Formats: sequence, structure tokens, C-alpha cells
Amino acid sequence: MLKRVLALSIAVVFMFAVFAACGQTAQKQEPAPQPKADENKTEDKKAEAPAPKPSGEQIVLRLGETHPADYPTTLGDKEFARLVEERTNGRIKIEVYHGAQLGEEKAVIEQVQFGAIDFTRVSLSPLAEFSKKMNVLQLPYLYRNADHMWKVLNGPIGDEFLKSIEDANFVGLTWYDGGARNFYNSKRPIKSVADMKGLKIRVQESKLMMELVKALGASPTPMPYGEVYSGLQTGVIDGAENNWPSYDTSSHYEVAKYYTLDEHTRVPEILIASKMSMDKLSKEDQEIIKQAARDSQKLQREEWAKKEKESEKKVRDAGCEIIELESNEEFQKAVAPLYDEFAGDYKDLIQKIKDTK
Ligand code: BDP
Repeated sequence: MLKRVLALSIAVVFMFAVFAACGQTAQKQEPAPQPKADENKTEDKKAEAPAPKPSGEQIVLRLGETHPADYPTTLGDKEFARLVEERTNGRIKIEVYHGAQLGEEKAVIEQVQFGAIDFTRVSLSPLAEFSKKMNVLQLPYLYRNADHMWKVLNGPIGDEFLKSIEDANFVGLTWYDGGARNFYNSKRPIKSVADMKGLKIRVQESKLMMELVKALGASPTPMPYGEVYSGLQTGVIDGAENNWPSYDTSSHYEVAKYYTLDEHTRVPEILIASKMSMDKLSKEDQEIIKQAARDSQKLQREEWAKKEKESEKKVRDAGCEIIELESNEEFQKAVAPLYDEFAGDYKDLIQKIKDTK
């Protein structure tokens, strides 16, 4: 709650600063007002290498991230920030606010849209609500495996999608790994679609994810990530769905021990900038930022591969029941109608994705 109030007041103060600065023609941006540093944040600061001496006016930009400080996406964000700072000799500083300090994903995306927050790393699911075509890239069972997904994302199709969100006032910077998502719950092992019946499943704030859960016979409850643990604990929801690292680091495995490897979606993570913030920078600085984002993907994916294994081991050791399906065909069939519903206009594009080798 306190976090929310804090995030809201930062947003209000920041909006005021943005409006106040509107009449000015200068390119420079004043450092944004800072939230009170929490303990983690203080640790972060200590851990950072000393910043290179800035030459001239320093530009301070903010990046919002939902995950904890050592989560693979946060490490990717920090690598991005480090590269930008290094390549501009400290002239552009990007502060990474992890742990949803700036708010939950949907609220942060809204603020990025009107320039109150400069960058965020989010899941594609909530972003697709702002740019519907993005739903294509999170269709269930779209990619054959992780390699296939990376060929698509790092090729011309992925580039086109990054560009496509400019219409919604975002600049797509790069993709990060988010693995495959699986269902988990506190009631019973899910071994077939029939076992999903009647379960209350939390979903991201995404229409496609709601319909996916409905198609499997369960009842979807959209909810911000930060509220899921208590939702499971109090029985407001019976389950949710996520990849290994999120199942682990959110501690959901403690309160929902049945985890079924159905791999219904591979939802890419995406790093985006506010178009309003980018437009205030010179072309050269925009290029530095875009390149730094692309270059940060390597570290994020390495960290992801490590974390996936660690998290799997951790939740198995903790006694969670992991259900391996002989085949997920039954799940695939049940969710197939979503292709027409969410991507009916993009049949050729879907074929191109499927044909990507
Ligand atoms: C995680 C994503 C995060 C989402 C979260 C969720 O990394 O961005 O917020 O799932 O389910 O896998 O909301």
C-alpha cells in the first residue's frame, strides 16, 4: 500500500515537473525527484561501480522493473544502464527502480506512455493491451521451442514488432527471455484439461490471457503481480501461471505446490522507452540507447538460463509436485480458437513465424 502511495506521489510530482518544463526549449532534463531509498535500493547503490565523471549537463532517466534486484530481467536492465552510462561518459544516467518501486506493470506502462517514466521492462502480455498487434507474439504454443522464438524475435519480424509500438507512443528497444509459462495451483495436480475445471486462476492484465484460461475451463482473475501471493494465501484465487524463476522468486511455490509443465505460452519480455523521453534526446543519444539495449540482451539471456535451472531445483527440493505431461496436445487444441480471436488479421504473419527456421 505504502509503495503504491509513494509511486503515485512520485508520478504526480513528476507530472508537475514535466508540465512545468513544457515551456522550455532546452534539451536538458533535470534529475527526477527521487523516491525514498529503501534498504535494497541502498544496497544497490553501494554495489554499483563509481560512475564516470560526467562532462557537461547530466541527464537522469528512470527505468521501472517489477522484479527483485537479482532477477535476470533486472540484471539486464542494469547492464543496459551501465552501457549507456559508459558510452556517454556518464552524461546519461539511467536509474533502475526494481521491485515495482514505481508501481505495478500496467500503471508503469501508462506512465511511460506519457513520459512520466522514461523506460520499463515488462512482460508482453500487459503491453499488448496498448498495442493489440503484439498479441500475435504471445499466442499459445506459437513457438516450437526457445530457439525458434529467438530466431523470430531477433530477426526482421521481431524488429518490425519493436517498431510497431511507436504508434502507441513507445519505442521498442529489445527483447529479453521470459521462458515458458506453466499453470500452478494449491488444490490438485493438473494432469489434463479436465483438471482445470472451475479453478480460479490469476492472469496478467491481458484479454488474451483471460480468454486462454476460459478456453481451458477455468475461471480467470486479472490481478497485478504483487497481489498474487496474498491472493493464493487467502484463497481469493486457487492458482496462477508463470515461468520457473517467477514461481520461485515470488514465493508462490510456497502456497501453490502443484506445477504442471504445460508450457502454454512463451511470453517475451520487452524493454521499452517512452517516445516522449526519447524525442527530447539527440539522434546520437537515441542510437546509443538503442544499441546499448540490444547489447544488454546477451547478459540477460545468460542470467536467465542460469536462473531457470536454479529455480527449478529450488522448488523441486522444496517438495513441490511437478507434473510432466506426456503430451500437451489436448491443451493446444483447447486454446486454438484464440488464434482467430486475437490474430485473425495476421494469418500470413503467423505463417511466416511458423516457417522461421
Ligand atoms: C513474469 C514477468 C513479469 C510479469 C509477471 C506476471 O517477468 O513482467 O509481471 O510474470 O505474471 O514472468 O505479472
